[in-house]
Amino acid sequence: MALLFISNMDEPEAWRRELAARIDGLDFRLWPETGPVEEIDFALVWKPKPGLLAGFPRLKLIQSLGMGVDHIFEDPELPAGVPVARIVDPDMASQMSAWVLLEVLRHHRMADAYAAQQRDHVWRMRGLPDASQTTVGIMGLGVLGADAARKLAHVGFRVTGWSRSAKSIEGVTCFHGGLGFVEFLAGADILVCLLPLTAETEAIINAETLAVLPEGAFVINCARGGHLVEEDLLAAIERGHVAGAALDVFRSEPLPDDHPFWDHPKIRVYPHVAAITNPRTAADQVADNYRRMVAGQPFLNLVDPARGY
Ligand code: NDP
Ligand code: OXD
Repeated sequence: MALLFISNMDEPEAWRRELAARIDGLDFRLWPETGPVEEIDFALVWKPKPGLLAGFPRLKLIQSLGMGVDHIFEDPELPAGVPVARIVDPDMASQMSAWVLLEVLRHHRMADAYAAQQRDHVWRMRGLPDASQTTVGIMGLGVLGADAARKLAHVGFRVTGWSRSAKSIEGVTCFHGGLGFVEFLAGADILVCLLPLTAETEAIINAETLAVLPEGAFVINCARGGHLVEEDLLAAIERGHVAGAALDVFRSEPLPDDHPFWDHPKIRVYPHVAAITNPRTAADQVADNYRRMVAGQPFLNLVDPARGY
């Protein structure tokens, strides 16, 4: 019985240490040193190569190293019937909400304009924008979206959210489903994407949806690059309909060197760092799932393969 770690992003030694401290006698193997494939029961993965997991005939759980699982479901040869679990970590929700607040406030309080003024030694007050008259619309009201929504409401913004099923969150006006989508978009001065990437949400921020946003809206994408049609965002900024964007995720990561986002004066680029899995805070739930596997008990934080999240 062994756990196989597959990731070229996450720190294997930190995971080995944290898990060994929680699981007696753990047999931790690091891809590609798998040993006999039939000894691998548990795969702890970030972006496994398509077809790779199909090579382990005794797998009992595929555990994502992240909160998202699109990097697992995009494998056309994913072994059918093996459950998939994700990380659900309050520490990551705090990291994400802090990043969303940072980018909402940078835009709202005109931080870039004041930085330019400082460069030019210009003392000019631009007037104080009113948070209570500014609507931040959050697409996705799950673990991350709901946390960000509550914190933004606490700071004084008008906050709306959109999800698949109906929600009730104090201080947040909630919309859901296809019927609520246009009304939600039409009110969002600042649009934040915190959806999972699925067949339904792929390319959801496109020319049509951007056109529904109020004039001068700001776009924040910290979910997945696949949610955004990048050329449609560039066109909407070019037209002046969208004021700018803060982007943490991209269709191609790392962002190619010649990508127009790098030098765009109205786009801020981050290298997928809004929230990062921390082995210290996430190892408990992974160890718990490992013990559940050994004991034949139901797993924590399973996702629904039919929904894709
Ligand atoms: P959850 O699964 O907890 O929540 C997803 C939310 O999206 C739910 O509210 C769900 O609605 C809603 N949703 C899903 N599909 C649709 C749809 N078709 N229409 C409307 N609403 C929909 O996810 P998390 O909050 O934990 O994470 C969201 C994503 O953030 C992850 O999947 C990942 O891709 C990304 N992420 C990015 C990170 C970064 O550093 N940039 C870090 C961590 C995660 P309902 O509640 O009704 O099901
Ligand atoms: C995740 C991520 O899904 O970091 O956890 O993107």
